Amino acid sequence: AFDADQVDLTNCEREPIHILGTIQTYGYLLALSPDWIVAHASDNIADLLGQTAQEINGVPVADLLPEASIRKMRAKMQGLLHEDATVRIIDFDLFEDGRRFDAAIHQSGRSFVLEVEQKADLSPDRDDLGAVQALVHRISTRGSMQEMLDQAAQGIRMISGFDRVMVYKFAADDSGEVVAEAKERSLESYRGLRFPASDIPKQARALYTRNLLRLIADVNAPVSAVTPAVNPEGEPLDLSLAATRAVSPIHLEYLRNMGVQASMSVSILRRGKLWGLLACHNRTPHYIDFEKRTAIELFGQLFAYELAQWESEAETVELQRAQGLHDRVISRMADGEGLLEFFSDFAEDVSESIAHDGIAIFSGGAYKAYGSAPTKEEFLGLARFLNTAPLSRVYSTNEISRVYPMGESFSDRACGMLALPISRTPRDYIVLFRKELMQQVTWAGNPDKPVEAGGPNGQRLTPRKSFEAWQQTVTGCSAPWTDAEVRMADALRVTLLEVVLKITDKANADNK
Ligand code: BLA
Repeated sequence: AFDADQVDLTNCEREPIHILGTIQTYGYLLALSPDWIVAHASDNIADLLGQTAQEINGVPVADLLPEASIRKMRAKMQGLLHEDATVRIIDFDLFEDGRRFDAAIHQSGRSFVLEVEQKADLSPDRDDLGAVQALVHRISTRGSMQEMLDQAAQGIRMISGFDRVMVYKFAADDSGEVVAEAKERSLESYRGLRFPASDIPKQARALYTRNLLRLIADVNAPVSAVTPAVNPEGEPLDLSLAATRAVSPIHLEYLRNMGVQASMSVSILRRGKLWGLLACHNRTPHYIDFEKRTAIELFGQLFAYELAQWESEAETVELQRAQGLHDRVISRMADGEGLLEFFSDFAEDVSESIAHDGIAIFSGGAYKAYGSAPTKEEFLGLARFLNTAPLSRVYSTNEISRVYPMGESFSDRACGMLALPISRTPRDYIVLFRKELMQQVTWAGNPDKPVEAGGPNGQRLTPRKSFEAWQQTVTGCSAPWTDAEVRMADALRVTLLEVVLKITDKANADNK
């Protein structure tokens, strides 16, 4: 068994956040057996039913709710088609007494879970879907990717009323960056900041691909326990898909240390994986009802679709650009020019496709470099290292000094490299270099402002400390080379090799 008190900053990803056994008190929860008998209830259910969670355990739900409400729920549940589906009943007169609720029903193990929240906003002219629709329209007529992200942050801030709305994007190593932000003017900006993967541990990220929105309405509010804690088989109720699931105490402390009392995040998925989050903060408690959250969740899904659309258009442009580069290389070499001679044009051309800070060619003993790169002397050693790598493909690393310790001597100029072998023997190379990532990321806020946090988990649990922790993990590393970049470089290597071989073959034939 896992003892929640044993969770600390080193083992966060072992915290079983889906079975902590409590919900937030803005909602009420009933878990029902397949024959509609109460199997679990949240302790605050007494406020709604006048009977305690203990008293209603084992009681048929027909004794607790009006028949028409049960019929309505049964009808809706025909829509529970796949395992992770949730059905929603918006503006539901659950007790037929005029009180309005929003309800959600999903399956959890053998039970189905009914969650209800009393409606907060009963104004007849609210139009959450209309607001989302207008925002999607604004985004789909965007210019750049950055404009899209900025618009999304601004729009969700308007719709949700949170103080700060960020677009948080995950990198390949699961660290993340605040890539867009809309905030109340007096707040310090987090834009451009990077955070380690451990700030949103693995099991939380996994959960967020199944359950797309969570609201922490008040980090200091008491939570309500689910009773009984375990079923007759001894298992706790799995709250993975519950909208009202109470969150990890470690994360609550993080939020408190940041001066945040309410938080909401909306998953943005790309091909089933977590691309990023819309992360929202408020300095005071902030509740928005399930109807509005449903509209915002829908926005998250449409936004993901727009991003995917944009990315695939960008990929097409990139492919065309790469094809153009290949064609230009082939035609210049066919005209009898050596790569060394037109290398500066080539370097410029490549930078359109693969971002780098420096580029060098080493061919027939000659060395030419542009931008931030090792000197010829430094490169000779590196070339010997590269000679030991497989010849038939590109070689890439984002931390040269880890594989080639002498690389330390030029780490101020290059920490990452992508090397293309362009001949058989002697080995000639084109190498792209990248500088240390930290030199390129700047702290967006005021780094001299003292941290005002404490708590049992100390000062690590703040974005600033977390940014520092991330800084330490990436010292000496460049930004990683993406799979697409490596593939593009490899295609270029093949083109170059073919042209070089054709030219040498021709020269050999001419010499006979
Ligand atoms: C969850 N951590 C989260 C969430 C975010 C962050 C957005 C999602 C929950 C929510 O909506 O609030 C992280 N929030 C950030 C970051 C920024 C931000 C990086 O605003 C930057 C501006 N967190 C830690 C450490 C641990 C940890 C060290 O920093 C572990 C020891 C845990 N974070 C943690 C856990 C969750 C979480 C367990 C899941 C909470 C839950 O859903 O139950």
